Amino acid sequence: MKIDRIELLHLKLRLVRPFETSFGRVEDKDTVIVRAESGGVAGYGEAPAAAAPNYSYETVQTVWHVLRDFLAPKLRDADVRTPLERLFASVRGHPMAKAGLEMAVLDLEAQRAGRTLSEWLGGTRDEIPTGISLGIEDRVESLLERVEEAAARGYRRVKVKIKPGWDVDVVEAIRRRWPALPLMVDANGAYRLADAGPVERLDAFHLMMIEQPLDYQDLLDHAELQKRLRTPLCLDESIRSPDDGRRALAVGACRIVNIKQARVGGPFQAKALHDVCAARNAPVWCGGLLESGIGRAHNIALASLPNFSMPGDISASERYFAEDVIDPPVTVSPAGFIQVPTRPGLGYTVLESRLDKYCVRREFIL
Ligand code: OSB
Ligand code: MG
Repeated sequence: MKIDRIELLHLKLRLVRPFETSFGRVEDKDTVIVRAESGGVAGYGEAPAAAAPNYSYETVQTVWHVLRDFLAPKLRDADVRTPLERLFASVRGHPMAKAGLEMAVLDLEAQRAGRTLSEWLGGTRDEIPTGISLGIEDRVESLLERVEEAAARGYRRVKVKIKPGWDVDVVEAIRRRWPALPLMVDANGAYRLADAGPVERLDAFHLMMIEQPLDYQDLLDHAELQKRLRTPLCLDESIRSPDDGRRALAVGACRIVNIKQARVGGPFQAKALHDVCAARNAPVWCGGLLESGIGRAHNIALASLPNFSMPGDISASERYFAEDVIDPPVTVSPAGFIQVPTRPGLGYTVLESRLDKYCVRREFIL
């Protein structure tokens, strides 16, 4: 397939409420949409980097630079087909930039073949169980209100962000009111093994898992911590590739893996990581980065693969934004499921007028 044009759009989407993690608070979701055209058809991908290099070293600016100056030029005059991993091999790192472009090409390919993204990736589910990720609040009472609301909307598990000083007491308060709620926590790397006492105390609350308690690049300290806990550890930031997944499971650093296509370099790397985990009997679930509807649609397709057996962080559009950029918006059924769309490609209509409305910068890079 020949790619005729590639355009980047920097969107700034106001969140319905600020989202706070152990590394800080955001009020807007900054993200980069990749729009690729071939034969008059448009495909869309998303590189959900943030404005600041907190969760990852990538930012809107680095994504723009790497896509424009290094990745997009590789598609010029080429017969393009996914996976793009080999084509991108000379560029180290920058998985979000790679993922955004691979998603856009994948959307084009699937549309051309008249298949859904889910079918194209080998998905087997027609609906996916879903959860919600709740940020740090100023008061425990506010968080309890958010949990109440999430349970009422049908979400099949609740994840709460933790950090030193916002951990054991918070989980205890939730457990007191909801003894059986499927519950987990995510520390985004905020603890060190030497001060992981609070994390060890969380073992008493029958959590589904504890996500990324220790450093974002670590495997060995997680393996040591896992030995002390009954609760499974789940890794997010530490797993940047299928090989990282293999190594993490081999050393016992976790028992569950959070898969984000943006973190591992695209949908096909994500699928390969899914396969590595499946072969080792480690369940996976689909994480999120507060994506717009475009990245969310790609996540829904990924989460339809068979080993995505646990509810992910793919929530309804309304949980993030007053208006999404796709139609229909993503909705969650009262039982806590999202239907996998049945139309070819992304399966949702991208609303160009909404892209225009929330776009703060756009540029043709091919
Ligand atoms: O660690 O999973 C994370 C959001 C931004 C950065 C990192 C993370 C998150 C979330 C929210 O937990 C996931 C979502 O609802 O999109
Ligand atoms: Mg996480």
